[in-house]
Formats: sequence, C-alpha cells, structure tokens
Amino acid sequence: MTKRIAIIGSGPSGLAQLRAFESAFRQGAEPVELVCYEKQSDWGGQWNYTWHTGLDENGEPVHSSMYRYLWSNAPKECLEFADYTFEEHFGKPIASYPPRAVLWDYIKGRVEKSDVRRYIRFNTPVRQVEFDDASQTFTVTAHDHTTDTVESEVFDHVVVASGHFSTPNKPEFEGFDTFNGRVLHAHDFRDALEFHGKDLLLIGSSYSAEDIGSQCYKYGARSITTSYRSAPMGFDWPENWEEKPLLERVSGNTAYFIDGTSKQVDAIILCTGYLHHFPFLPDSLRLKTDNRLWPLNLYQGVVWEDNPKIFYLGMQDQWYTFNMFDAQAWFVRDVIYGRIELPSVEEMKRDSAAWRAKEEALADDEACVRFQGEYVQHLIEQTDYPSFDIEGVNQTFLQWMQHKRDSIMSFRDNSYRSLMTGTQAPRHHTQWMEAMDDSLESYLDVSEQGEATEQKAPQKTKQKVLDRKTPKRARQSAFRKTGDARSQRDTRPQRA
Ligand code: FAD
Ligand code: NA7
Repeated sequence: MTKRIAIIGSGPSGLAQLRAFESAFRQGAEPVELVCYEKQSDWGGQWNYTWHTGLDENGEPVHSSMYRYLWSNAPKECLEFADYTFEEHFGKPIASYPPRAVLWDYIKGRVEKSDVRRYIRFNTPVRQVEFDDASQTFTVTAHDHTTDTVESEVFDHVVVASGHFSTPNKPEFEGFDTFNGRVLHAHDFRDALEFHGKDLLLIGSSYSAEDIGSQCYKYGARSITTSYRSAPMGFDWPENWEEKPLLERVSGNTAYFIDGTSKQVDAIILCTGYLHHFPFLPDSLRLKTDNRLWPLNLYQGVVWEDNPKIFYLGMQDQWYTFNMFDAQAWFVRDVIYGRIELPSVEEMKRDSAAWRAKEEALADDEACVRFQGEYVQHLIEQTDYPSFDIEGVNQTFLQWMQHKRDSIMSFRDNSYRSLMTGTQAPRHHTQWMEAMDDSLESYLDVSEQGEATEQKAPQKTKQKVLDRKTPKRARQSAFRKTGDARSQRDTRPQRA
C-alpha cells in the first residue's frame, strides 16, 4: 500500500521535504502520497512577510516574525541550496546579503521548478495529531479555512516543519503595565520608521536585538539602548547606541537598570527569543527544548526517538539554514524509504547524548559553526543530497563574524565566493546604510550593479576592532547547560 506522509508547514524546511521526495520520484523511487498542511495562504514560512500582527485574517496567531527592510543577517553563500544556486535562479551573480523579498523569490524558484505546490493545502492549520498504537498510524486533524471544514486523515508518517521563531518568549518587568509608551515583542515589530526620532530600549543581546536595533538606527531612531542578561554584544556601536546590563524596572518613561543607571525611553522591544510551541501535538510526541544546537530526543537531529515514525525539521538554533534543512529532509526521506536503517532506541539515545555532550563543550562561536557544519556533513554523507564544501561554508561564516566585528553597520557591504559555483559575488550597488529600498527590483537593478571583485574591506563606520572576550553563543549555552528548559525559563529569575 502507498505510504501517506503528512508534512506540517511549507516554510524552507517543509519545502525541503517536498523537494527531497520529488527528487526521489524523478529517479524512479516508489511513489508516496504527500499532504503538506500550511496555515498561511502562501508558502515560504518566515520569508512570507505579513503586515498582520496578533491574529491573521483567519483568526490564527500570525506566523512570520519578519519585518520590512530585513536583509539577510549572514552571507547568502552560507545558505545556498546545493541543487539550485543563486546564479541559476537569477541568471547572474548577485550580491551577498539580499533583502527578504530576494531570498523569498529564491526559495520559491526551486519549488516552482519542482512543481510541488500541488501537495500543499493552504489556509489549513493542523489542530491535532494523534498516534494509534494498534494500527501504528497517525490521525491528523486540520481546519481548512477556505471551506471552513475540520477534517481528519490517516498517515503513516508525520514531519513537523512548523518552525520555532513565532511564539514569543515574553518576560515581564516591573512597571510594564504603567509604562507611558509602547511595549512589544520582536515578533510584532514591522517597520523601523515607527521609531524615527524615538529613544528605544531593546531587551536581549542576540540576533533580534542586534538587527532590529540596527534597522531603527538606520531609519532614524534618536537613540538605541540594548539591555543584556548574560553579556553585551560588544560590537563597535554608533555614538547613539549603548549597551546596559539587565533592566530592573520601569517607572513612567524611565527605565532603571541593575547597575543603578537609568534612561528615558519612548518604547521598549522585547528581543527575548521564542518558544518551541506545538499546540497540535500530544505530550508523548512533543519536542520540549529551548533554542540550542542540539535539542534532545531527536536522533540525528530529526527522528523522534520514542516514536521514529514522526520527524522534526529545523528545530535547532541556526547558523546553517536552508542547506541544513535540505540535509535533514533528504535524511528523513531515506529513513521513510527504508534506505537508512534506524538503530535501537537505546542506540539512538546514546548517539544523541554524545552530540549533546559535544555541544555543551563548545567554547566559542567558531566551535558552534564547526559543530553544525559537522552535523550537516554527517547527514549529507548518508544520502544522495549533492555534497558541498562545508569547510568553505565554515570559513565564510568566520569571515562574516570578523566583518561584523570590523564594522557592525557596514558588514553587509562585503561580498563572498559561492561554494557551489565558485563565483565571487559582486558588491551591491549601494552601501547598506544608504540602501532604503529593500525591493527585489531595486536589489537586482543591473544598471547600478557593482563589479565582481575579490574581497576588499568596505568603508568602516569606525576602524576599531573590539575584542569580544566571551562569544555570544558560548554565553548563551552557558545559561542553557542545566538542561532543556521551558521549566528553566519559567523558574529562572527574570531580573538577576
Ligand atoms: P518557518 O519558516 O517558520 O516555516 C514554518 C511554516 O509552518 C510556516 O509557513 C507556518 O505557517 C507553518 N505552520 C506553523 N504551524 C502550523 C500548523 N499548525 N499547521 C500548518 N502549518 C503550520 N535565516 C537565514 O538563513 N537568514 C536570515 O537572515 C534569517 N533571518 C531571520 C529573521 C527573523 C526575524 C527570523 C524569525 C528568522 C530568521 N531566519 C533567518 C531563520 C528562519 O527561521 C529560517 O531561515 C527559516 O525560515 C526556517 O524555516 P522553517 O521552515 O523551519 O520554519
Ligand atoms: P535568541 O537568539 O534565542 O536570543 C534571545 C535573547 O533574549 C538572548 O540574548 C537572551 O539572553 C535574551 N533573553 C531571553 N530571556 C530573557 C529574559 N528573561 N531577560 C532578558 N533577556 C532574555 O533569539 P533572537 O530573537 O535574537 O533570534 C532568533 C532568530 O531570529 C535568529 O535565529 C535569527 O535568525 C532571527 P541570554 O543571552 O540567553 O542571556
């Protein structure tokens, strides 16, 4: 009997799963029946921008946390698909830090070519997944908003690809309820122009704080203050940007920090990360983890060890993204096809524990990148996903980190060599700080395109290179060492 497979989500991970099967079908593999449930009206996951905040047009929690003017936060050369290059998609080399619309176009190009849209049921959030021991099948119940019907279907396997950057982690600080300005989470941030001329406080010291702060700086905020729990980001910030230790409380418009200093602010953005949230899964199948490189209970990062018929894609904290999701999807496909044999549950747990021990010993950002690179390599070696130069990608990540330390406001003016085609990217026609138009048309405008040149340092806002003694990821994992932790999150004092 033909196997039936449910895929939950058509973001980059869910699309990778569809693409993996499509690639096997083309090589004559036995057919399987695919149903991809997608709660949004279009594909692309986070990359499918919406102006909505709170609830969407169907009354569902808004999925995407992306905002206007978002440009790739790392070189595109690190995420390039091994089976579909940027050059193939755009017909020419393009610059290294594309805005969201350009990356969304690239993601769509590959799947449009593979003709997998027919498997996707849009506007259809999954409400419930149940497993029946007797028949060894899953029943998936979903709400089709187009027909306003709730229906259940039976599947042999489920692939959870619903992402984990959509449900905000929202710590509370004293005085928020009487603050005389807007308090929001990064998930609801949409347009930096809203904060033009304002004094802005951001809580958190990771990607969201760095990038939302940079957007607001670029689009004219009067000042940026970022408040850290573990350690400052330590970049060479512009004059009107300062880093402070953790917020203690707010009163009126004054924010008080634990070092005794204070600051008048107009708005507060919680850049405090996200929760892994799977309201459609029963406890026995539900991944419980914080945002880290090796969540437990997932053999090879994808197979649910206690029931290896259900899989998760893209649940790790991410240095590698699109090509890692591919490597995972190809692996899951081959487990489903029986091409990869799973070891016993005990062996799977032992294997995961070894990866976790390695993760916990990672000392700095470079080690974290290499760890995830090794993981991707390990997956690729087990399938027919096209092999690519992982060490080259690691090196590109390291160059990117150095470029950020050199100049946090102009690192996006650098260009890198594709590990897939060998082509050196051209420089973008406009420096990032001056590039206010984030449309695909503007980004691809050939009349303005820069030359393809070997790497030269772009103009820096300041030349000083800071010594960040404690790398960001190492600081974060230091906090996480005591275990996977929604419970940790709940019990940890918010203001210590
Ligand atoms: P998602 O993209 O989140 O897709 C999940 C999909 O599942 C969505 O379409 C959602 O609607 C659907 N879904 C969820 N629940 C259900 C349900 N119950 N039923 C049906 N469908 C459901 N990565 C980079 O490589 N470069 C960047 O510059 C970058 N910037 C980022 C900026 C922000 C603000 C955020 C939040 C993330 C960024 N990322 C970036 C990481 C990004 O999450 C990944 O690139 C990628 O989108 C993850 O793909 P995914 O498919 O795993 O999850
Ligand atoms: P991250 O990378 O998970 O970082 C969350 C940040 O929030 C991190 O600096 C945390 O501090 C901080 N945090 C979490 N809880 C608190 C509390 N209670 N008080 C103060 N600070 C807190 O999430 P991001 O949103 O930055 O990035 C997620 C993705 O979006 C990323 O992959 C990008 O591609 C875009 P810590 O350092 O742990 O002490």
